[in-house]
Amino acid sequence: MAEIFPHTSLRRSPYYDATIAEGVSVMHPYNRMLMPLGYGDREEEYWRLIDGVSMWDVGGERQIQLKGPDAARLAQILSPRDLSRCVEGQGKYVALCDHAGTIINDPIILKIADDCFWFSIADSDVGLWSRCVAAERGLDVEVTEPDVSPLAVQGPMAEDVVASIFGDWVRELRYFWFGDAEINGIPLKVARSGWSKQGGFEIYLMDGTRGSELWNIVKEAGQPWGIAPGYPTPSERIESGLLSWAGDCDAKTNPFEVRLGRFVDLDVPDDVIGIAALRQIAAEGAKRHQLGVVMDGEEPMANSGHWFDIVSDGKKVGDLTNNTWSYKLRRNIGFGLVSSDCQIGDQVAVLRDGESIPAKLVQIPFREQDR
Ligand code: THG
Repeated sequence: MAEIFPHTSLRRSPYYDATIAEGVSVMHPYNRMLMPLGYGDREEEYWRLIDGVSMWDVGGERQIQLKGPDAARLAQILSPRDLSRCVEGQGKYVALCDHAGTIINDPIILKIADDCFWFSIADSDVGLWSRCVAAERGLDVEVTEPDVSPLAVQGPMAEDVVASIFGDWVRELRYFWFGDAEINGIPLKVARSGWSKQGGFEIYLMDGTRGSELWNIVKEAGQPWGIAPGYPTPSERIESGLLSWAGDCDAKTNPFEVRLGRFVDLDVPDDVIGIAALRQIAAEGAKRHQLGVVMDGEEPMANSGHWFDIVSDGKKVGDLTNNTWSYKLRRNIGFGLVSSDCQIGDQVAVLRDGESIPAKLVQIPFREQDR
């Protein structure tokens, strides 16, 4: 294999040294920063997330900060979800769309202050987009990528671990809400959030020179609960139905197609980007929808990183987007972005490398009885 030249597209997260010391075995770039994708034993890492607690370097979930007198206006113009009642210390999940109503990112938006918002982004350039829109709309707001890097603590034991570090106030946090914290003088925010449905927190590190220190504090505190390193776990994420924007959407996907219609408020002001298109799509009905796909076969398939056709009666009806081995169902499962004519219970086939794999369409989240 050729040498990979270090590049600004392969930035190191503040937790890089710590994850190397832990023996990280796979990484991929996310927002031009390396993000761990495993430490060698996928199944053990999955069950630790389901039954215990796991800590993840998700520093690649970069923050785009909007700050200034027009920060709230810009945040709303970018978001087809009503932010008018969002208060300081609250976060909201938003599908950012372009003018055609196509999803271009699905950040968690954190309201830091009346004149300051963070967009905790998926893997696309919301910084450039926001700067452009701010300038084109003549807004008084500065867009930056501050030195902020989330560390996720996920799993049913996460609350005990995080409370043991910061105190019982974290137990009272509502979903996506956050508060300021500090440990050994390290500036942090602690939020109840994270890219799993097993419960947990994200600790937003606000000083990138202190990543190893924070990592070790959390690791130490988690010992009684058996904490160990992990990563956003595809098996759990897909079973639970969480979207991965880059992997599950194409250049035409709108929020209604991928179960994000509940986060679109059609009555936001007319100057919100994409809202006119979204109103039209809502009125006409989406042409595709996202359903679960359970494939026949008892053997985990290698993860290919690209999509496969889903066919019914020899005709293409959609795409299998992300797929994974499900430890819960003991089947290969994935998200199907399929024609709205397809329904739960339909028998279909997935075309993979010239092979036709029988599969069925099921509800999301996946249930063990649907295997
Ligand atoms: N945490 C932080 N930043 C992030 C992510 C994260 N940025 C990138 C990526 N993840 C953004 N995508 C998502 C997708 C889904 C959820 C969170 C971030 C999520 N969704 C729940 C659901 O769909 O059921 C809850 C939504 C709700 O009820 O509001 O949690 O993980 N910092």
